[in-house]
Amino acid sequence: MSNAVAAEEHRRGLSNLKSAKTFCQICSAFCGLGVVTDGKTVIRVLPDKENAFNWRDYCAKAGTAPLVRDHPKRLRSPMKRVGDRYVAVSYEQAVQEIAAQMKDIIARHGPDGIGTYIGNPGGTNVANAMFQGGFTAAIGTHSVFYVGSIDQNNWHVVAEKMYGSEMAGLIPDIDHAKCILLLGTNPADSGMNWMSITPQGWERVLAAKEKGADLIMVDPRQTPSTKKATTHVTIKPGEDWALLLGMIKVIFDEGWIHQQDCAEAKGIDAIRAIAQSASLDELSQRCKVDVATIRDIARRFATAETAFCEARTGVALNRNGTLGEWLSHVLNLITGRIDRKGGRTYVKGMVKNYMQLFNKMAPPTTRRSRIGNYPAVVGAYPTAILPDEIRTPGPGQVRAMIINSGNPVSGGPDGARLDAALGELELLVAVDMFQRESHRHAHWLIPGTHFLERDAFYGISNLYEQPFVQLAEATIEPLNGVKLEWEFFRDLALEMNAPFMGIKGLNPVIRFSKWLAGVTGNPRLAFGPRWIWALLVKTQAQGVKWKQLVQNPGGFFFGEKRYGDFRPSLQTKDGKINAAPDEFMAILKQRLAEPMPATDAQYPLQIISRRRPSMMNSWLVESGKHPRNYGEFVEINPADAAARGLADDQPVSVVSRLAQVQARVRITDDMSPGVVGMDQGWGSRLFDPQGGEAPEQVGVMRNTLVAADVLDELAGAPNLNGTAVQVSAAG
Ligand SMILES: Nc1nc2c(c(=O)[nH]1)N[C@H]1C(S)=C(S)[C@@H](COP(=O)(O)OP(=O)(O)OC[C@H]3O[C@@H](n4cnc5c(=O)[nH]c(N)nc54)[C@H](O)[C@@H]3O)O[C@H]1N2
Ligand SMILES: Nc1nc2c(c(=O)[nH]1)N[C@H]1C(S)=C(S)[C@@H](COP(=O)(O)OP(=O)(O)OC[C@H]3O[C@@H](n4cnc5c(=O)[nH]c(N)nc54)[C@H](O)[C@@H]3O)O[C@H]1N2
Ligand code: SF4
Ligand SMILES: [Mo]
Repeated sequence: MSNAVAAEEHRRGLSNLKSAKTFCQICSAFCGLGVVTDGKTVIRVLPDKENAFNWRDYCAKAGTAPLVRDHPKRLRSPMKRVGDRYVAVSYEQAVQEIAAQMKDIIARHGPDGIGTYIGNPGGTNVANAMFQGGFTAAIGTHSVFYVGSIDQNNWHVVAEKMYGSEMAGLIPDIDHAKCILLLGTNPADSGMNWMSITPQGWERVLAAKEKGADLIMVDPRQTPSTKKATTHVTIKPGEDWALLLGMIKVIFDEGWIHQQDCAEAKGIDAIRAIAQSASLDELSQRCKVDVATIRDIARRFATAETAFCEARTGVALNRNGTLGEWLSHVLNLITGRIDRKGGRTYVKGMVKNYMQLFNKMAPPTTRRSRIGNYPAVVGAYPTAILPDEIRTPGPGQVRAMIINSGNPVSGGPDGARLDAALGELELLVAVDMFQRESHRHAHWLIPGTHFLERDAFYGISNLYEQPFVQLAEATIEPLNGVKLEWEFFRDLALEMNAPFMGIKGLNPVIRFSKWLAGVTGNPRLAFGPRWIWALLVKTQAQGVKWKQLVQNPGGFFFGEKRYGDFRPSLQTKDGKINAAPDEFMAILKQRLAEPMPATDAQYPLQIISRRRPSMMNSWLVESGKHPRNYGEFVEINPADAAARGLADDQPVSVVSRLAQVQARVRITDDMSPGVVGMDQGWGSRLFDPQGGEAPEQVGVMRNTLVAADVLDELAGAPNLNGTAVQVSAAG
């Protein structure tokens, strides 16, 4: 039954089915959805073809929503650990006891004794992230960690240093590009939504190519995406910076630069000088891309009428992630691709100047971590140092953690070490729909909500390709009446008498609003995210009215796509783009001075990873709908397999200097010599604290191979791609 039919039948009293609009929040393609429910369970979800921004990316992951929402292992109430099992307790009891324990820890260790980690779903569940932030501000802790330090800090660091705001987003203008250079991305499986939201991005890239655009993809392996490229350039994992610097060098040497944009930016001379002094041969040896190819793609990129370059997580997830991201921006800048048609454009979004507003709300800090002296990025420290922050005594030692919609034991480096450290905490609170690997030692399990169960707003950001806003309402009640994550953080701050959001005088207002909501039976009267969204729209929005949002739950465009808004919005002190931030130049000089890479005799292969369409990092494994064997094999080139005497499907050990995992071999030409691959996100156990069934495990947790001690100095990201390993027959 279609949505329209369900709605009509419901209206005429013919069926108990209701339909409503929302948008999918599994990944940031934010596909519009129509949801049919009977009020208790989700009957089906469908793409909302009336959603003006996006529905065409709709995929199998959204189709799991009915299953996941009602999954038997989903947490249905707060649970407290008693001995080696969990018992269900009331929400009020959980809040009271956790608050009391936290106050005690703060009395002994100070506010930094309480740490928080928020994972990838916090990026789409903005109410959750915002209220967790309100809680950390309330108690005044700086022990804040988040998934971005694994996958996207390089992007924020580059945005801040070059453009003056950690949220300066430049969106690819796919349809008008004549040359598209993509590094470290497999959009055929993952979509094109990393730090920019371009609906149907990959289909549009292919359409542009069909019309004659040049598509260059840089990836150490073949993927479904690289197979569609005009040119696939294989690269040594972790060394994109060398390729990009080589291209920049060629462009300066040949004089293919955009004079005006170079004249207007700061630091061009420094970039030119370092590029010109670098040896193209050496750069070529570092990245294992031959000189002729570097010259060829530099020429194609620089001389194309329009072009953009985008580096994504393949470039980010290693110690050179910031260098790679930075040089991809420099390449765009010197060839005149920033904020121009067919390049990387800037979308102002709903507020007048989002970069400025963001800087006001979350001013960049100069704080550095106690362990390792890493900078805080977007207010958070690298997840990789969390085990040491837990284990190292002294002021600031983390004694309690809240892990909110995340699974860092699976997603981050050296999961075994993090797991052990989490087991030493006085207090571990997991806020999640399910109990997974990272929540194994939790003292408390606080149920999280499914995205269908909550209101959602995604209009603040300037990361949408076109000015679009949508305020969606919950399409179904939370399962078993569980509270929304933001309510938990609000109530915890109230219970601890800590000023929510760090605003003195707010708590009494919140208490009064809750009382009022109770006596009137109108939950909207209680202080919640809608208050803040409404305030934001009413005080900051241009061209969007709150009423309009409420009346159009399917969302709407409020402006045209434009060019030329970026430079006037820059937040650097001198209002110019800074092409050569000092911190980046210093690291680049260090890298150029390092000895040429030699193959590690003991661990001669480098391991990278791959996503699969049916999974979202480590979640959705619970849907059970995955092709057989995903997450269980290691892909290897025929020559590397032959040299080790390995046959297809043979059990093998994959060994790094840190750990080893067992897998089965899949021999394939997709892999380049010297590079092996394993799927990411698998192997994390799914527990059943309510039903008591044995934990389920599908596939291998490949990140246990990755040490947490080699990090990007600027962004704190670990070497999740590129770790040195050996593969040998098991046993
Ligand atoms: N189905 C599905 N979709 C997803 C997700 C999911 O888990 N499942 N996750 C979502 C999330 S959170 C994100 S951040 C995005 C990520 O989306 P993408 O950034 O597109 O990430 P991947 O699909 O992992 O593709 C990364 C590519 O980089 C290559 N690579 C590895 N190392 C290097 C290197 O050193 N240099 C270069 N040039 N390439 C390298 C890998 O071989 C791989 O093909 O996807 C989102 N979409
Ligand atoms: N080797 C390698 N490692 C990688 C990557 C890679 O490409 N290669 N990719 C990295 C990337 S890009 C990312 S983003 C990280 C992901 O790392 P994390 O974000 O730490 O982990 P996820 O696996 O996404 O786990 C998300 C958790 O949130 C829960 N959840 C989902 N929705 C909600 C909700 O609405 N509310 C609540 N309360 N809980 C919810 C899920 O049940 C799940 O337990 O992994 C990184 N790790
Ligand atoms: S998971 Fe699929 S349906 Fe959901 S937003 Fe992403 S692409 Fe769209
Ligand atoms: Mo991610």
